[in-house]
Amino acid sequence: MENKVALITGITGQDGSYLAEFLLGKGYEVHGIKRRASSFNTDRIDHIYQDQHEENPKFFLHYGDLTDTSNLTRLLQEIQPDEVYNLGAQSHVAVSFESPEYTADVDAIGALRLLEAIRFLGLEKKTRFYQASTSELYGLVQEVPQKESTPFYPRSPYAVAKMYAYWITVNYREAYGIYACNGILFNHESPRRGETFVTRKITRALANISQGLENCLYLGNMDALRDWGHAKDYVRMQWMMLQQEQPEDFVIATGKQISVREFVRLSAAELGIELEFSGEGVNEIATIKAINGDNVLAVKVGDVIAKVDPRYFRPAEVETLLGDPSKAKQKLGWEPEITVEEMCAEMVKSDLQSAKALALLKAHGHDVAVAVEN
Ligand code: NDP
Ligand code: GDR
Repeated sequence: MENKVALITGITGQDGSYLAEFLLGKGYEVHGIKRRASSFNTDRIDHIYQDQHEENPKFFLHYGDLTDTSNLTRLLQEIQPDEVYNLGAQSHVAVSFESPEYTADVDAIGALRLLEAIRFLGLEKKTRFYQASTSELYGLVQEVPQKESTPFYPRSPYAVAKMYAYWITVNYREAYGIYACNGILFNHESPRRGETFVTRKITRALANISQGLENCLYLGNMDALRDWGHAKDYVRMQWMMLQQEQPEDFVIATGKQISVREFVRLSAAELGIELEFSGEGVNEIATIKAINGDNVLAVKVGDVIAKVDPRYFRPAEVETLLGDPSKAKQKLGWEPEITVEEMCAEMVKSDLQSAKALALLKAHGHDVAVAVEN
């Protein structure tokens, strides 16, 4: 059989990059949609980029945007993909309160545009469709833990937009017989996680603080509880979902949750920093209680390195999420392989490496600016 052809929206993002690697490893021809930007925006996939002059290239990038119907339809017509993975999104919950209309256009109507293109081009029997749905659908949780049958209660413009995308995916499956599935994925992270999501913000800031590149980590709600897994485990499941006989929706989670505060504690411990948390609400701070090992050069016992900044509170918060991945385990044999502790260690290691490299440049007189506004 000929190798399969996949199209990934959001290929320049965290999941897109891991999924592209995974599919190339399986022999797929992989096409991805990237947005035009004023500077390079392909950092996460540069290592798999293939010179198009090489013989038999397997990896192709196309300019496009989920708000552009004619662009998406043309690309689907040209590529004739066996599988479409719709990972593209304005994916930041806090930002969706600032740009609700744009978020709806990309995250809700973007999914509809792709499904309509499949229908319009007569690809209903050929092209399988994966929709990146989210645990944010559960928002104000109605049941613990959350599973496929748990009612939704979205709490942000992002989650409301993703709810439309969820149901339009189900609807096109039922109405037109398209093989279309929702993966309801709980938070998943990695060293490639965007710098403004809380886990990466924490590992990056603490690594920078340890090397004297930043002074303090400012956070919002430290009580928030999340079920955090590793992106590599989760993209494997995205592919598995499209290989079944019948299309179905699945919750993907680890079944364990920890707080943002605990993630700060874990990350600091990876650097050899023992923290003490004191104060409540907006007055909460984290102070260095002890330092072990030789990674930490720029702070000392007694320094305050994390504080609360109410700017990071959300107009409506999702306080707690905990997934039940039993269906994925029973039907697909999927289980997460990487624990939150292992993932945190990998993220800290990677951010520490970058921080040390920047600190070295700084020590040699180079101008080093670290982006911290988020
Ligand atoms: P990222 O934010 O890392 O990546 C999002 C991708 O979407 C980027 O490639 C981005 O491009 C692209 N994108 C943004 N806007 C548009 C647009 N208008 N048109 C086309 N592409 C666009 O997200 P993740 O990789 O973490 O997540 C992948 C998907 O899974 C998203 O849909 C997200 O909402 C969903 N999800 C994520 C979870 C997680 O914990 N990571 C959990 C559940 C669901 P650019 O690089 O140019 O910005
Ligand atoms: P989330 O991820 O909103 O769950 O969406 P994020 O990491 O942004 O927030 C997780 C929790 O941490 C709290 N928090 C902070 N968050 C950020 N970003 N910055 C802070 O300073 C901060 N302080 C505390 C948040 O309030 C929240 O409770 C992610 C995205 O990947 C979505 O696209 C995806 O759908 C969901 O995960 C599942």
